[in-house]
Amino acid sequence: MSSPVFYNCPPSGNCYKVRLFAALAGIPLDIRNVDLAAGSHKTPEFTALNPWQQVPVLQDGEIVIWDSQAILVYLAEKHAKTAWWPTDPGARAHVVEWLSVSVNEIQHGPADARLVKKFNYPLRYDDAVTASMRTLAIIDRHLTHHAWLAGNRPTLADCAAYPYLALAPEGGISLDAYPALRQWLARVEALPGYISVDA
Ligand SMILES: N[C@@H](CCC(=O)N[C@@H](CS)C(=O)NCC(=O)O)C(=O)O
Repeated sequence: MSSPVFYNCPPSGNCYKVRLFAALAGIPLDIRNVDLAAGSHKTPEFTALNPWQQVPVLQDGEIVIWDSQAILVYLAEKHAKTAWWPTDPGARAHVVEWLSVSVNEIQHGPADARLVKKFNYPLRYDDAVTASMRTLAIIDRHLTHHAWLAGNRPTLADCAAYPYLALAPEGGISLDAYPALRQWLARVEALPGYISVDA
């Protein structure tokens, strides 16, 4: 059986969420890089895969999935990685809380700040910094009492949240004031199979 095709862009934190989980969980992907600078995500062919004209996209035979959170869930379900995507209703809901945080509070904080600083996106940097301060403080407080974001082991929650938190300094957001968060980053980086965004 051939590996699913993963339409990727190397510096994208959303793509990195999926590459990271696949590496940690030992799931093979056929990675194809999409040249966003050249507008390859705006071609009719790519738009047919993802009407939002964004990476990542996963194509597994007839199944096409856009959105990094949806791809994480699909891969975990398909490969029965229940430790990463628990079946208990409460435990699963706690993972989903963090999938939501990763596309809302983390996206509109550190991820947006990085878009401005690294890629010159026309977003309001001050708003992204203000949002980052609140988001990082809340996550740091949570991680003061928890080793992992949801439950007592790494899950999809950690894979979804890690990339844009780890990459926050690229957006000019220092993590110095958040020791529990930095310890959690180190715990993720010590997991077997861990890959960096540049891998
Ligand atoms: N909610 C989506 C967001 C995807 C997204 O924002 N992708 C960016 C790269 S990180 C993109 O393709 N941007 C191209 C563009 O905006 O033109 C996900 O989590 O996958």
